[in-house]
Amino acid sequence: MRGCIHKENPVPIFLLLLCGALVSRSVAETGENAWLRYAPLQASETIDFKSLPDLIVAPGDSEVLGSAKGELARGLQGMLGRKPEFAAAMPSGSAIVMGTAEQIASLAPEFRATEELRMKAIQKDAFWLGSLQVHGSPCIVIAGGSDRGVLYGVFAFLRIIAQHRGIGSLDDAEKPSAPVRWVNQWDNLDGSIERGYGGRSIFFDKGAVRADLTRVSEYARLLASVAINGCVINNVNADPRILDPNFIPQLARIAQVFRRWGIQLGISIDLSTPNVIGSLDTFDPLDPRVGAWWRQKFDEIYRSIPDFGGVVVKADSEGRLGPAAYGRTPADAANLIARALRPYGGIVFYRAFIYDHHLDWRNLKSDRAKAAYDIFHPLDGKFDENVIIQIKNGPIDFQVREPVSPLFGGLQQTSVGIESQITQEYTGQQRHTCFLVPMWKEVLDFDLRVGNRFTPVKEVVSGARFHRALGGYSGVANVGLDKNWLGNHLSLANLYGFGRLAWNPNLSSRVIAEEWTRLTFGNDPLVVATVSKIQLASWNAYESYTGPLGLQTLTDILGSHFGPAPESQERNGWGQWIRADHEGVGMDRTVATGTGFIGQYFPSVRRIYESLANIPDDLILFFHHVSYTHQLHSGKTVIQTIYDLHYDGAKKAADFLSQWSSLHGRVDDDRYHDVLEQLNYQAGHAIVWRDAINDWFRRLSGIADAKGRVGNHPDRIEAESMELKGYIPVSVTPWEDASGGKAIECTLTGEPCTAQFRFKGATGRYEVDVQYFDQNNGVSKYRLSIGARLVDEWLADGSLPATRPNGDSSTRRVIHGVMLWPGNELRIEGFSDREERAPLDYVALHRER
Ligand code: GCW
Repeated sequence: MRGCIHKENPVPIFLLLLCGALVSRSVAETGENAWLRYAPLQASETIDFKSLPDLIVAPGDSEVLGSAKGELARGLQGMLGRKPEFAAAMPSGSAIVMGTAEQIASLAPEFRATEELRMKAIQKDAFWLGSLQVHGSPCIVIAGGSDRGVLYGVFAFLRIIAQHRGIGSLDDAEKPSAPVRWVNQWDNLDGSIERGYGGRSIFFDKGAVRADLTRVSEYARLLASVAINGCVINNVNADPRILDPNFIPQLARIAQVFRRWGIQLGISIDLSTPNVIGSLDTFDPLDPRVGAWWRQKFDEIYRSIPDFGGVVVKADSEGRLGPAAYGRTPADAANLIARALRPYGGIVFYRAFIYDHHLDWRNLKSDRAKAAYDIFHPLDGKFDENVIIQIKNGPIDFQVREPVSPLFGGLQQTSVGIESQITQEYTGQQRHTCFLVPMWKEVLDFDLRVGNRFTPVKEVVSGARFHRALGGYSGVANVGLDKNWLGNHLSLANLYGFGRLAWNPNLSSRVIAEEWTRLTFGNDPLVVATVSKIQLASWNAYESYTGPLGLQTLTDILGSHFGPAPESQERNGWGQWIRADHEGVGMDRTVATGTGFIGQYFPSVRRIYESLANIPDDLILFFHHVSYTHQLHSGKTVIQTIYDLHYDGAKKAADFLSQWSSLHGRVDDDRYHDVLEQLNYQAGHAIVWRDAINDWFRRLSGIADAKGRVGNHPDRIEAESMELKGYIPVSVTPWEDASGGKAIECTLTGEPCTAQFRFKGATGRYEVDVQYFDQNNGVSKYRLSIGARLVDEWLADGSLPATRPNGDSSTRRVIHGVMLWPGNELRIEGFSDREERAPLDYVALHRER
């Protein structure tokens, strides 16, 4: 069950009392408008916007300008209750004037002077927001360097109003940091989404483009509001049928919806397509027939979609075919496609995520982290101008923390883009809140020291540092049909933050978190402070209770990538090893004694990573193999830090829940309860993570926790030690995913199994935690009774990625305020359903004050 609130006592009593005194603003909110709600401002907030004119002068007339006008009217009406009117020419009084710089300049001489001053700064997607006197009347100007710039200016202006910031002396000129600001969707043509956690595809269903593209239009609007200008709609593990002649008109329908919002359509392609759906017996990039096939294919696409943006290529990676099949290089393949796109201005995003997943783990020199640089660095300068090498932020795979990929410094004559993961594949899959902007900031601000000069990654990807033609950002978004797009309201801050950083990587994490919170939940200072605080602490918390010190997300890398399963990293070909044994832990990637990966960085960075004296604690185990008793810069040993951080992280997750609870009555009830349920689940699952990882290291290292917590839970009653009827003990795999390595499962059908025990503690009020397993192959029912009194009952009806009891399915039911007397009998009845046999792990009792 995904988060469960006890029916008797869902929130602490004092909060219930407090919220009675607050005025609830309960308008049904589903999250579908995300940060573009345009909720009415409080009466006191509207005063500052009284002088805002009701007339909008908008001389231009294009699809994108149409969206901009509609949006401005929608925003002003929603937030301020205005009903603006539109005109094409200047009136004698005040107005909001919107249009491209040229359109505005032709309206009045005052604008011409301003245009000369201001518009020089304005290029394509840029905008200027200003206030001016025209014929003696105050006017607001929203000027763009292009139609798209006007649209972005409108969204920026509406953001100002929504956040209740003054518009008295507006003067805001902004331009994007990079020309390419795209999202990628990993949608399959059957409507599923690889690593998607927000429902099914908004684009595809049953092998075709959906008939109803309403959600696509809404998504495009959201993307445009943060100045995203391209979207790749299908999985990088591409289905060749996307290029079928009968698919192209379907793609054109999506492009048409995107176009109104200034978004270019892109697709992922499979390089073997000429062979698979074409009639060729080869897909060798150097075979002229293959070149001709691609040229003809893109001619066909551009006839239907004249503004088609380009393609993403995943090749020679994780089983995908590619140029290696013919002994050709990524440059051969990328240029082949680039040349077919070039006449139309299309771009090839060639992914650097290429590695051998059959690596020999016995060889201490093998290192997956080295692959991208080894393959692409020798090809620098060999790629055509319309190729962008799309590089994941780290050298492995979207882990909770990795060092920056050295390839950002290794390509100086080739355009590069950064690929970030908005969908939280390795960071809690939206069942956990994990605000990734602080992580992305660290990456973008990282100084690569190319030529021993200041070289932050953000300047490399913007194209500024090496004066490249192209560059930018690709974020794997994977929104779905769920009302709130990502399955967790708080996770939308990642989509928002990705767009804001692509526009301006110098914005701080705090500014982005606060801005997003104001737009999403309103301007109540307590709400803004509390939500931002949760968001800003969440990445660090997640890292602490999963894989700190550079261990990365110690999840099941062979399965779901969700719950804890540290052993799965080791002894297989995937190369995500942490090389933990009885003595120590960590991958030696030094030049001196290890894999040599550190040698791919420039000398000043190398010096930091190569030596134990300089290596930051939070990456030490990514780069070095050390003993468990190695002392960190913090003064603590590695093993004690692992234990302590897991406890700190789980504690933080629990704090998020109580912090959020303090907002009851201050945000709408719908989203309040959704988030409460999500954070409640997260707090419980953080404990599963904490215990699994700590128990695993405790057994491996043989070193006890100095604070005596690990493996020692006096407040727990293991299910297998209770008095059982119909239930039998089972071993859980991996063992560390269940307390004591064991669970119980019900063997009966049609009648409940019972597990009971007698309470032996002191009389008092208790929190009762029932740890059970919620699989996705059944909906078990549980009932907790004390003597004859039914205290709680619930269904295990969540959608966790598990078909058996393990760290993916382990879930906590928290019941507050239960009065217990010595001798009370606590009884759990489990009703199994299909394959899910009402599994239970333990019950924990905590005294409540
Ligand atoms: O992280 C891995 C994912 C795959 C993904 C791959 C990639 C689309 O587990 O699901 O495939 O990366 O980025 O290509």
